[in-house]
Amino acid sequence: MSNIDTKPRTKVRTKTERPRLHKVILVNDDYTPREFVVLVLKAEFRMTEDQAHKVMITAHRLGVCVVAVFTKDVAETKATRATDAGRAKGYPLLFTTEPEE
Ligand code: TYC
Repeated sequence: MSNIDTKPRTKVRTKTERPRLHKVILVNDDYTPREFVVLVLKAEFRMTEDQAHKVMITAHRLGVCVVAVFTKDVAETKATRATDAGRAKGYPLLFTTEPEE
């Protein structure tokens, strides 16, 4: 009875890590009108006309542009809503998400 192992099996960790943030990425395509991309960025990501235009033109020129970072849930919800807004108009507009390093 004295040989029962009572060693703790878990380590106590006093540091709480912040949840990883996730990037929302705007992907370029050849069909969605520029003005519509700007409209969606303003509506879903609360950007000004100026900010939205810069993000749109960066994706247009380079292929992709990081829109913003959020917690995983928020990033995924916003990317889905923004992609759906394009689909509702028949556009192939695409927003994706990926975890930050
Ligand atoms: N390339 C599109 C056009 O010339 C505009 C556009 C920009 C579409 C960015 C998507 O993520 C995008 N009409």
